[in-house]
Amino acid sequence: MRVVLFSHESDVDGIFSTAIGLIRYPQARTFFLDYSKESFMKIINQFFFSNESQEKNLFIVSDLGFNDSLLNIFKSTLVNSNKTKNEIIWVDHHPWSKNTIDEIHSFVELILDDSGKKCASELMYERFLLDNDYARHLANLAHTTDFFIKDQYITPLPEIIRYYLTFNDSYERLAKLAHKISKGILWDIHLSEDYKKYGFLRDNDKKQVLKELKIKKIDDLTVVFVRSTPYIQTSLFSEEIFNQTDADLAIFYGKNGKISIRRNNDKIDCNAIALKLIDGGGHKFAAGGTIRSDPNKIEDIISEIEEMILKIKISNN
Ligand SMILES: [Mn+2]
Repeated sequence: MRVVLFSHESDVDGIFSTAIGLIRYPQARTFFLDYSKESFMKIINQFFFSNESQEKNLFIVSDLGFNDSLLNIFKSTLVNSNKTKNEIIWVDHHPWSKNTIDEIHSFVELILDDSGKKCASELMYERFLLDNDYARHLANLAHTTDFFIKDQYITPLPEIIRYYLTFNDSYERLAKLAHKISKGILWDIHLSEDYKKYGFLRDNDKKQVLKELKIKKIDDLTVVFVRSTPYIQTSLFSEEIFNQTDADLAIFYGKNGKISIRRNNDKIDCNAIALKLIDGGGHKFAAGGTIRSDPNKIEDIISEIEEMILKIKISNN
């Protein structure tokens, strides 16, 4: 059987989902994706070309929400694919629209959880490796990271993932890392060496970024705008930012218009803002997407986000 694993590229939950998939299917091909249309098309292309192979295909998608704007093309690909030969299992903890679920559930086994209490790695463990202690532990570590609970120690993998994403061969690096984790290696001499190199780059960037913080009061929220760089791991850095500024919400903006949202309390849901962005996605604690403003004009970014937050606040009241 040919197995293909698609997962979220940018965090521990995505990489651990893949690692759990690899414990069950060590032969699997891995893909690491983001929320963009191009990423989503990679999934569709794999389904499409699978018709050419003689073998049975199992596709597992994990930790990725559904891009509703591509529902029709997705569905037409599934309608034309050989149902007995191609099996698709989609495991996710992001919010899904009822319409999408209704349209695809007869083609795809959906393992969805929108309780906001489970990460994708836990769903992968429950679906594929229930009773496997090792997979349970990985799922548990992913939960700790995803929900920002500090109940156990985890090696600096979130930052290692961030570092690997800065390379041209990031997917090979992430695949190698996922294979390592699937074999029980959460830290070794190579990771340690990489972490040291990364530390210098990160600390340099942090110093610069802290000088450029912008703080804005929007409705009842204190919002801090933070320039993001490839070496800054948003979730970890947001804790430092919250400690320093006492803000309720942090908006990280990058050169390409990509925005990451983190919160310090439950005054607002990060994914409520993300839904108003281009290709937005995520959950209450952490979300992201792309802005429409010129990414080089911080004042424009602030106004765009301000408008979104005010709209959310009005519709909530
Ligand atoms: Mn996740």
